[in-house]
Amino acid sequence: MELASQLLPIDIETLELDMYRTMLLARRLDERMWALNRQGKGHFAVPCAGHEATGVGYALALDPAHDHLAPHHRDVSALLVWGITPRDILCHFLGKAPDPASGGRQMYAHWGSRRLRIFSLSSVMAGHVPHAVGVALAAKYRRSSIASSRGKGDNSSEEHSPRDDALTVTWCGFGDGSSSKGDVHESMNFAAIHKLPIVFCCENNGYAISVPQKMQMAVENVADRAAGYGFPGVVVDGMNPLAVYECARLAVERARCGEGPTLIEAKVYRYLPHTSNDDDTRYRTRQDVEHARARDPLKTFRAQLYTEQLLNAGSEAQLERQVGEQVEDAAAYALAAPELSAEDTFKYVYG
Ligand SMILES: Cc1ncc(C[n+]2csc(CCOP(=O)(O)OP(=O)(O)O)c2C)c(N)n1
Ligand SMILES: [Mg+2]
Repeated sequence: MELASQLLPIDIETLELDMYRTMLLARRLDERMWALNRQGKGHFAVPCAGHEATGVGYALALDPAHDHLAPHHRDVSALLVWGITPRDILCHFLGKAPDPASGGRQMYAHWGSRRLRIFSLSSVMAGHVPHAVGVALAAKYRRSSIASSRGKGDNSSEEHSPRDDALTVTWCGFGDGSSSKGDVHESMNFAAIHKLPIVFCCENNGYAISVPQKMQMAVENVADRAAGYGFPGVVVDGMNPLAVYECARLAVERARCGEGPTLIEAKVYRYLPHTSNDDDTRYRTRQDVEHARARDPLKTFRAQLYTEQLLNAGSEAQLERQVGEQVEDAAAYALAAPELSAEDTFKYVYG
């Protein structure tokens, strides 16, 4: 408990307002990207609507100054917490040169930032999961190297702080469809054996493109599989940012203290088609989508903030205005930003 409380950023009211502001910003960015795509200005949109609460909940439970992030492709809200800006997101979306993920080389939602320890997503679903386990193994190895050199008296003059014993944690997100891949099973098994400082988070939105969960697996909860690897599996309401935050804090703390992995399954819903190339009317009814709107985190958390008197009509209008300005600034910046130059196009291509 001690380590996690050191990482508690702020009081609960500020935390809740931060969560709402970030979820709102992610949603408005999502809407802007969808509109730009429909205007022929971005070739590929990957909506995050419905996944925002999970992203803010987990990212606020981590330490972006030290931890490593292998996000799910719909984690815009987590990236905003982590330090990726709306301008970065729009430049990545439009494939412009200032895109921090790949300088305009990769298609949208292939997040990555060396500076912020976000490692590059693969187009091959779940390809990043073994990478995340490798990073967690390195974090554990590095700490044991520090510990053994201290044991030999190398650092005898240095103060020993509790932070020295804490591991940097790797957060690894993926979808329900991706969870069916061999990479994920092998990664979880390996991480369990070596008690690696990693949290696996399956963002279960019930579909892998058009394939519903019941056609992907015969279990109700992906989290139930954790027992087969030998670590805890937890199901959480991924539409409730506070529930995700609490659950993530416990898992992060467990990882940080060297107790090993946790598998969190966040039950979410994807409100828009899989991508801008998908037509979801072919595999789910409009009534299904409307029914799921009752769980929309923007709606339910907003109502909670009104009840708690943390938000009112005036402050909400001000927040919408600020968020709207941020989105418009990002869109204008990215639309005017330079394209990747022809000379630089083949930089980083090795063969
Ligand atoms: C190995 C592999 N198979 C198929 C695809 C095509 N594909 C891209 S996203 C996707 C669905 C992923 O579903 P899920 O993991 O549940 O994440 P979601 O997009 O629903 O959030 C598929 C099948 C791929 N990119 N890689
Ligand atoms: Mg899915």
